[in-house]
Amino acid sequence: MTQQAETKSQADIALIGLAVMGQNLILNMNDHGYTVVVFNRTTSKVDDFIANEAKGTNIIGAHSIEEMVAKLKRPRKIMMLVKAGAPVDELIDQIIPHLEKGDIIIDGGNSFFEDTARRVKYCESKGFLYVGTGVSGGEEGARHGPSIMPGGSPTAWPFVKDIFQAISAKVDGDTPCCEWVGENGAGHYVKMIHNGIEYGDMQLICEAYNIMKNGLEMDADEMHQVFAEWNKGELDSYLIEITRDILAKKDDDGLPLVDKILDTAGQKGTGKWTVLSSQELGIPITLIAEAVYSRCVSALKDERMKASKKLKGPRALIAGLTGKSGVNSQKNLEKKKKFVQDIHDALYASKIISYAQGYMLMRAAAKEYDWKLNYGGIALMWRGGCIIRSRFLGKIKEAFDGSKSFSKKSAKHELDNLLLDDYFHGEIKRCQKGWRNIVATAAKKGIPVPAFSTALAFYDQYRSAVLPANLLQAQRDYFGAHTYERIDKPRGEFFHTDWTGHGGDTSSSTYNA
Ligand code: 2AM
Repeated sequence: MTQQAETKSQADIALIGLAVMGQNLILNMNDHGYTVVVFNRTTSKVDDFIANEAKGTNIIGAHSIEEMVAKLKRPRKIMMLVKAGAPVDELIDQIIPHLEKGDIIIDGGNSFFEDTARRVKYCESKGFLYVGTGVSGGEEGARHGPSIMPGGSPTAWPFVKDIFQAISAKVDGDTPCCEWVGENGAGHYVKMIHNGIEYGDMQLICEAYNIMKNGLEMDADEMHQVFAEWNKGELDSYLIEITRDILAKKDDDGLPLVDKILDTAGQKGTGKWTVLSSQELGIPITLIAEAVYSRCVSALKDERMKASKKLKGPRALIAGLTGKSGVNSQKNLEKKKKFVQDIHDALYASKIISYAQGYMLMRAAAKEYDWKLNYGGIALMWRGGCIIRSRFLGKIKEAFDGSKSFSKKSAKHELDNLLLDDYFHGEIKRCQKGWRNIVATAAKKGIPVPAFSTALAFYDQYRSAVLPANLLQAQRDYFGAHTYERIDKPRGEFFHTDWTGHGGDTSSSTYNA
């Protein structure tokens, strides 16, 4: 190689897209000794970045894709961090003419997993490798260590492994929160589930807050203390920690800022995608669904304002628990403390249900899309760096790794459901009384707890050997001749009854045949 060629092809990786995530990932890569060449559609942003944030680093600016590609070592690694959707496809087509066989295109944005699967196929058909990777942790994570969930062309992994693991978050000293997830869209699918679970976790915290605020009339300072306490126990997590800090934040006038924020939630779609996927695969992911719908209800602010004047319900205040009633106040405070513990237990038990449902969905997706997902490894990836990071995920990893698995016969035994793991079903058992008390009290007091209650309903359904679906099948057979199976006959034998005496013997499956 000539001296000139050597200086030209000096960069380890290229990154396209200088929005906030892109910039922070680039700086993170630079910190770890990688040379990054950067490009952005609006090229003035390249100059701004090089002159400011990247000043004094080894980061190289490029003003065209051609110039960027020419600076890369082979096989070339080009990572895109641009808006999900059509821009990714456009960019792929702009990059490809400059590549050679074996070069690797990486999408680190929030792409839909089916788009990623399609792009893997497309790039591989042209002789290139493609990686679709989830990156979670927001701005801070991208800068100092995100959780990275890569999937796509398996042969690309050895080439990107070192750089991804170097820049990722670390737990237990030096274990990276980044492992190969699986083929085609697996990385983006797991990131989607992460986001769905994030929706659930946030909703659960909001329900706990709502009961404390409206049922117990606690102010932001008092709730700040509760969340600070919770963060020291099994709920220890990033989301509880930021909730603690949010509740302590004062506006310019010294009053809690949280009380001044309009109660209408936005969403970008990954929660919805999770629910859509659950519908397609027939998996009850009820808690995340309630979390998505709760954001939808919150967005109906004007309607809710009108409805609040007409639709009556009980008073939310839970009498005798506010500690403000004067009489027996010491006793009330004790009762209130116990009630707050029940809220904690409701949140914790519901959270276990939510993760159990999330894992059920991943298991169904793995079967459908032919992925070999490493469930313990996924929990490890989420342990640090990302928004749902928590102590709790360490326990999930243990459960799936078999160290505390339901069946101790073999470490290789696959845990069917998180709820069947010894540790988790023990925790649910311990929290159950408080959980039921909160759901029942909230129902009586008219305080909405959709996630707490759907979690409990799911728990009670899942542990039922018999559900009322016998009646449902009778109804279906009655009006649509859809047939039913019998408890006194082998599975797979179908029966039809002429329920009214007017119908025929023909079942709907006969019509369909
Ligand atoms: P821009 O700065 O030129 O707008 C987040 O929006 C990032 O995605 C930005 O870096 C933005 O570039 C980039 N982006 C959006 N649409 C794009 C497209 N069609 N092609 C390339 N980059 C795009």
